[in-house]
Amino acid sequence: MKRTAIAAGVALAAMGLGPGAFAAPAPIPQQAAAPAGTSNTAPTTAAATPPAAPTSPLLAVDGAPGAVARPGIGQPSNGVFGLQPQVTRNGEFAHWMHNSILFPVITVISLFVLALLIWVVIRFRAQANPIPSKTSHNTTIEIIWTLLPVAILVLIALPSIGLLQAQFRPAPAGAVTLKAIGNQWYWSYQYPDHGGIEITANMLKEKNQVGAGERARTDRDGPRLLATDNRVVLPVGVPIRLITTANDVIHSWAVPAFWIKLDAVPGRLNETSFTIEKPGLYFGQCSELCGARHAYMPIAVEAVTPAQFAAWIRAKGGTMPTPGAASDKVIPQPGADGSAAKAEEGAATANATGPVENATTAAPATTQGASGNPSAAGNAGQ
Ligand SMILES: [Cu+2]
Repeated sequence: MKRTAIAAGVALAAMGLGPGAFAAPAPIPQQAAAPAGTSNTAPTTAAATPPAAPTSPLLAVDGAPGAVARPGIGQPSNGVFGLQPQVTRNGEFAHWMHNSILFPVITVISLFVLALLIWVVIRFRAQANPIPSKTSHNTTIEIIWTLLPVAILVLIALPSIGLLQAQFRPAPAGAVTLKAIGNQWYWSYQYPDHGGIEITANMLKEKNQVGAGERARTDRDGPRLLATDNRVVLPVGVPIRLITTANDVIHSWAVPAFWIKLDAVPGRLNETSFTIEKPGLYFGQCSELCGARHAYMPIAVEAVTPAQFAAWIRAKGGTMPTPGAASDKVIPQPGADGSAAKAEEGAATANATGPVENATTAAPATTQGASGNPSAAGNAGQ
C-alpha cells in the first residue's frame, strides 16, 4: 500500500510536469532577421542625424546618437527577480525556456522530494514502527525512478541543444562585424567592414573620483559602474557578427539582454552572432576574472536604426560596405604580442580608407588606455 502510494505520487508528478512544461511550442531561436541593405547607401541620413543631439553630452565625447539609459531595460534593477528582458531571438527563447521549463521542473521536483522526506520522517519514525519493514526492493518503483528522470533530462536536452547550436550559428552574409578586444582593464572595438574604425571604451567615473576637466558619469550615461565614455553602436534588425579576442589575459564580453557571453582569449578569435530587435541602451560587464580592475571594464551598447548607424560610422570617419557584400574578411589573428597584429591592421586600414582614419583612432587608444590604468591613484579605493 505504501509502495503504491509512492508509485502513484511519482506518476502524478510526471503527469503534472508533462503537458505544462514541455508541450509549449515556443518561439524558435535563430533565423536572424533579413539583412538590412537599404540603409547602407543613404548619404542624406548622414546629414540628417547629427543635428539630433548637438547639445548631448554624449555626442561631445563619442558621437553616439545619445540614447538615454532606461531603468529595467538592458541593465539590472533593484529588487527584481529573474532575467533581464531579452532583445535577441536566442535570448527570448532562452528566457522562455528558463521560465517555462527549467524553473517549473526544478520547483516541482524539489517540492515533491521535500514532501516525500517529510512523509517518510513522520510516517516511518521508530516510535510509529517498532518492528521495521524488511522490504529491500520493488521492481516497479525502481523502473519508474530510473526512467522518469531520464525522460525529464531528455525533454530538457532537446530545446537546450537547439539553443546551443543557435548560439554558435555563423552570421549570414551582410552581417555587421564587431570585433571586441579585451584589455586590462577596458574594451576596445574595431569595425573591420566599416573602414576599420576603432573605439576604446573606459568606465565613466563618479563625480567625486574625477580630476579637473575629466568627464564624470551622469544618469544619462547609465548606472554607476556600467556607463562608459564611448559606446559601441550597432544597428537594429541587422545580424551582428561578434568576434572577441584579448591583448593580455582572458576576458569575457557579456551583455545579458543579448544573451551573449563570449570569452575573449589572447591569440584566439571567438565568434558568435546575434540580431538586436529593439533600439536602446544595453549594458554588460567583463565576465571573466581578469585582474584587479575586472569589475571596472563595463560594456555599453547603443542599438540604433540602420540609418543612424550609417551616420555614426561616417561621423567616425568610417565607410559603409557595399550593400549585399559578404563581410567575410580575414581578420588578423592577434598573437602573443598583440601589438604586432594591431600594427598590421593599422596598415591595412590606412591603405583602405586613407589617413583620416588614423587621426580618429589614435587619440582614444593612448589617452583612455592610460586612464584605465590602476596606477591612477583615484581608482584605488573603488
Ligand atoms: Cu576583463
